[in-house]
Amino acid sequence: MTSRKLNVAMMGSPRGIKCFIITLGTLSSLYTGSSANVFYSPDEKFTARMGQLETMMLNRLDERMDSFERRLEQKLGQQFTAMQKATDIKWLKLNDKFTEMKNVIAQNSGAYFTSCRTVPSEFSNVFMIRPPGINTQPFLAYCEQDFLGGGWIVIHKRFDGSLNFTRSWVEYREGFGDPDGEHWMGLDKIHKITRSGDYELLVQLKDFDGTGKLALYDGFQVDGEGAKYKLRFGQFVHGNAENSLDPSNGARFSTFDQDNDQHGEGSCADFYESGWWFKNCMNANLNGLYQRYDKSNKTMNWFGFRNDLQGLKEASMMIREKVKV
Ligand SMILES: [Ca+2]
Repeated sequence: MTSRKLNVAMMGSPRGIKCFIITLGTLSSLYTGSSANVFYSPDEKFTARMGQLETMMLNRLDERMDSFERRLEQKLGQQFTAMQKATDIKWLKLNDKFTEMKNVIAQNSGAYFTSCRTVPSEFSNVFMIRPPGINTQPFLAYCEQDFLGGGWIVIHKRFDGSLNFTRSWVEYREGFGDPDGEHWMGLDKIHKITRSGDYELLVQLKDFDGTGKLALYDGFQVDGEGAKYKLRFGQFVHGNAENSLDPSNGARFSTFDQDNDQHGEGSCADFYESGWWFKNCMNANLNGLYQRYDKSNKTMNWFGFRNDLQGLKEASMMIREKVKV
């Protein structure tokens, strides 16, 4: 290893050659030097000095080669990581583009999926769907594939506060936002989807410290507008976010311009600047204000998350038809 390095350094490295020349320059002074109390002939002295010199040179060259190798490895490592990142980004962009193209083709050809369960992709994304209960045109929905086996139709999603959720009755009925970003699917669609089958509901939450929690319900159903989009579900199945939706079971939907709650003194929706299934008033309000703290608990919150009503960073509600076994 050492001799290889010496050859490389002397033949290919300007630094190695320079070192070699400088060291030869000092050779004569080494040759004329003397060691105390030991007699050496001039030839022996020369040989001894040459030996020392060779050892010194080899050590120096070793150090330089090691340093050079370390720098080279570091540089190559950085370049490799950068290339890897660039490749990952390109791959993600290509994947997004591919999905977008598929959706455009699907839209133009009238093709659609009957649910997010039948979407042939393991990646979460927007797809054209028309569940059995929907008698209108297929529509774009976000299919979530990352939780409990995937196949979830996202009906509500918030993660950065870019969308205002203080909305009117009509807006909550029709839906608002972009399925690919923050959005509310709309009570009318949610009603039509859930009336025709047995659906479960998954609530996914994350706080500002990055802690994520889930809550799973079965028998999720939203009644029609005549029943003020009353929420009904069977039972809280499990989840570390705890069952904070329980007080909303059987509640009608309310907005600031439609008070359908059971709170005699004023409107919960108006007070909390939200649209939600309020009774008197609630233990969870995922359409509240997007902020971390509020002294009146007007935030997007879920009591069971941490036994308080402080604001959460992310929340989404997703539904999936149960498979009959
Ligand atoms: Ca009221």
